[in-house]
Amino acid sequence: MPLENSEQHDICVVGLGYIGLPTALVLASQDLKVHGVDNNSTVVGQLGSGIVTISEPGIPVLLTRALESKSFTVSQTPRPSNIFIVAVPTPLGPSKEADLSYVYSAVDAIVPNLRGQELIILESTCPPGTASQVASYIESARSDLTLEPDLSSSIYIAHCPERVIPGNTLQELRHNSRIIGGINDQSSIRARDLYAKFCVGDLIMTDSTTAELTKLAENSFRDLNIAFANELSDIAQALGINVWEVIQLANRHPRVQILNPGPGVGGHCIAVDPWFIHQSAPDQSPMIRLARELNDARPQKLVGRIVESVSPIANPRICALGLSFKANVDDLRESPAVKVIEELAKALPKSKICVVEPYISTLPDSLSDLENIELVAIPGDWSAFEAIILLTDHAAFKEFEAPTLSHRRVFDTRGMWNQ
Ligand code: SAJ
Repeated sequence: MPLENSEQHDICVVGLGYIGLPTALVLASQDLKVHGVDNNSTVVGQLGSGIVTISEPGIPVLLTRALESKSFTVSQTPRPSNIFIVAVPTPLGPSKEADLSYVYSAVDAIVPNLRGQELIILESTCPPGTASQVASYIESARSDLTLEPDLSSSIYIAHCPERVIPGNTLQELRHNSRIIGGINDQSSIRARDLYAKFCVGDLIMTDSTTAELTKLAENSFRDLNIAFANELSDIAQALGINVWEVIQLANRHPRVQILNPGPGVGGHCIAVDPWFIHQSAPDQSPMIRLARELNDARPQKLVGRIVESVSPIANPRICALGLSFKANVDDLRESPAVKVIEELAKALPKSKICVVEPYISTLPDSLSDLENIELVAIPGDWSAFEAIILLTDHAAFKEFEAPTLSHRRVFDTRGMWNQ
């Protein structure tokens, strides 16, 4: 059923991180009354005072406008609303299974606010079947509500996975197509009508389990492709040829699109989501598991190569460029660069490792405890180092000319200079 009058509808977004906050603010910019919820009191306090808590272009302006127009409020608890959007983390548990505790905490906080006719949208990435399980959970918690549609006590539930890339979130929120997976058709239609308010991309309706697996398949596709690129890199090295040239040439074929090799796969999406597929169908997903294991082993493999290369030098000085998990962001989550530097510092305890990361001002805990690591500005004198490792292809590093580095041990893991 379409929303008839947007002004009369409130939305409550639970989880104000990299996805929830931009989504809440984009909805607020559409004249919808949006309430944002986060369990972190600091985040709530800062957002309420107009202080942006994530690093994402365009968000400061949207937050200021939303607070001024009173279309956005924020607190630590959900309020009765017509639509609830859950955008909380779903991290990897110790046995590589999805930790859904944040999702169920959010649902527990929402349930007392339900009166019937509400739509609950799960945007968090989840193993297949989660939306159905959440639906059953709500039904058993509230016997006065029903999942059967078109009654005054009906609750509608859909999984609508986020697909945005950090750094370009607002543009992608508005333009990317969306998969809308309702637990029934009525849930899909209601969710579609909400996204139609701000998203000009295609809004494609399906069932919730298909939507869940589709989201996971997207990130697994990338993980497998990167594992293939990494393997090609090892093959090219063994053959003494340039992997970047091989990939560029192969990608001239109209139906080939090989991704780039690198020091490993980081972030909270691609390094995590394939495990959610494996958890739901372990016997059917050996390839997905292998790709994950290969990409996870990548940092250690690189460390082995670097240690071997500098072995003739006593106490080599090393410069490592980049800590974040990908270019031009400040995000260190699951960063392979952090793992490489940590393992290298442990493997070469007498070596000095200078780390250059323009996006941060202090080292993460796992590195600050190691005495031979120092965070430094971009060095003026490369001759001070026996080895240079490029780990993140930040634009700021592009200006260094490959020839000026060619006389050294240069490990260009991103192909920034070697292409
Ligand atoms: N990487 C490579 N080689 C490549 C591309 C990436 O080694 O050719 C590495 C990156 O350096 C990084 C990691 O993979 O360490 C992941 O980076 P990414 O840019 O591929 O992806 P994320 O994790 O920032 O965002 C992904 C996106 N998914 C897809 O592109 C299919 C994004 O659209 C999703 O919204 C996001 O996951 C998510 O939240 O699931």
